[in-house]
Amino acid sequence: MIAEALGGSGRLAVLTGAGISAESGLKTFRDPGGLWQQYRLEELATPEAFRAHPERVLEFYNMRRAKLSEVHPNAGHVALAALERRLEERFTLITQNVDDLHERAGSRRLLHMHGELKNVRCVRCAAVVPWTAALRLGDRCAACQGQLRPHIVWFGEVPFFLDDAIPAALAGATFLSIGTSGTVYPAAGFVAAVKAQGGLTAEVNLEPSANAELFDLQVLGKAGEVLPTVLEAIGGAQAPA
Ligand code: BJW
Ligand code: ZN
Repeated sequence: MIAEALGGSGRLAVLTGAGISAESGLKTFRDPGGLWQQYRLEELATPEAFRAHPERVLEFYNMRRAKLSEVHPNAGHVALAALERRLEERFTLITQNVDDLHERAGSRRLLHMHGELKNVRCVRCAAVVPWTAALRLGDRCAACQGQLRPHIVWFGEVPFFLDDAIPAALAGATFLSIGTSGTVYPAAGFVAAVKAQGGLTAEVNLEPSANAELFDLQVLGKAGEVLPTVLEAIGGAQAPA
């Protein structure tokens, strides 16, 4: 059983993807009806797209930022925050998601490796600024007057925390992947990195991911339905720190 396997006194690194927010009402990218079926990703999620059609790209992210005010964390987000409170420094949550549902559920040991919708960044000095309204062409950095852009990691850009916090979280840890298709690198490579160090790996997903064969354990189901039970059991099976 996954709880006994993931229990113990070691550290746990969790990777989440769009699937964990699906039950909150946010579209995933690659599922039927997902964002990349509705929009062409190369016209929206690349630096080249932003240079060629900045207004179109800003509009896409403005729509997604506005949608955040209509959704709420689900039982999966809440269960992860509860497990963090139990494991404290033995727990790290790495999310590919750009929504803010993990933090609204109470997660704090959280790394947004693909950025955050509720921040924007200066293209000139890289200052990161909280932003809840629509972002327009001509909205400029207070420090240097550079154009502001979404604080999002587009294809071809380097994700955040790869130099330090993510390798530290994965080193010697047990790894749990939740609601990600395993198709976007480098996140899709984390499971192999953990396995190469002898760590145990598990996934919770609606369907087996692209790298399903690298997981020692698999639980197929909706994150919001599966995680409360599974994570409660993992927390209970953990030895005290
Ligand atoms: C449920 C559920 C429910 C549904 N419960 N589950 C080989 C190695 C390295 C890089 C590459 C490589 N080959 C190609 C690359 C480049 C590229 C890449 O990976 N391309 C692939 C498409 C092949 N990667 C990059 O460009 C990255 N940067 C990079 O590599 O820099 C170079 C470098 C790296 C390291 C060191 C030095 C240099 C950047 C990637 C940026 C990704 N950006 C996006 C868009 C963000 C903006 C936005 O939000 O609009 O991030 S793409 C999109 O995909 C988004 C997501 O975070 C990411 C992952 O998607 P996710 O979360 O997995 O969602 P889905 O929809 O794919 O899957 C949902 C899953 O949930 C499914 O499995 C469902 O079954 C499941 N599900 N409901 C549980 N209720
Ligand atoms: Zn600036």
